[in-house]
Amino acid sequence: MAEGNVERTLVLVKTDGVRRGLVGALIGRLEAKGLKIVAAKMLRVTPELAQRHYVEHEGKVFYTALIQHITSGPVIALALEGRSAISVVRLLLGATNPQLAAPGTIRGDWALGLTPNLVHASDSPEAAARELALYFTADEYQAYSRVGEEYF
Ligand code: 3AN
Repeated sequence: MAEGNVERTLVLVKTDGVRRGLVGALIGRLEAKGLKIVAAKMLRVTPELAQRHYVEHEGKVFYTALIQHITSGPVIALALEGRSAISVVRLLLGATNPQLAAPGTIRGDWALGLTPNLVHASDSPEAAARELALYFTADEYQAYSRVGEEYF
C-alpha cells in the first residue's frame, strides 16, 4: 500500500457519544492512530445545519430520526488530518450498523443502536470538503507539528 496522501476529514462525536461521556475515549483512539486534530469545537447543530449536512438522506425512512438525533444535544466537531485520513477514520469507526460492526472498531466495541452510532465521519474527499465547510471556517484551522510526527 502506498504511503497515502495527507487528507482532512470531518468527524462528529454525536450527541449519544457526548451524553455517554465517551468524548475523551473516542478522540483518544483517533489521536492514538496518528491523526492530528487541526480544528475542534462543541456546538449545537441547528435543524438548518442538520438538513444541509444530511441532504443526501432526505426522504429516506430514517431521515427524521437522524435529524432529531443530531439536533438533540451538543456534538463535538473535529477536523482530523493524516495520511488517507478519510478512509482510515471510516475503518476505525466500523460499519454504519453497530450490530454488524467488527469488534475492535469504535462502533463494534461501544455502540448498538443504528441512529445513535456515536460518530459521523466523511466518506469521500468530496464529502469531506463539503462537510468541513459546514462546520469550520478557514481561520479555525491550526497549523502545528505533533511530537513524533515522523512516525505517522
Ligand atoms: P455513516 O454514518 O456510516 O456514514 P450513512 O452516512 O449511510 O452512515 O448514514 C448516516 C446516518 O444515518 C448513520 N450514521 C445512521 O445514524 C443513520 N442511518 C443510516 N442508515 C440507517 C438505517 N438503515 N436506519 C436508521 N438509521 C440509519
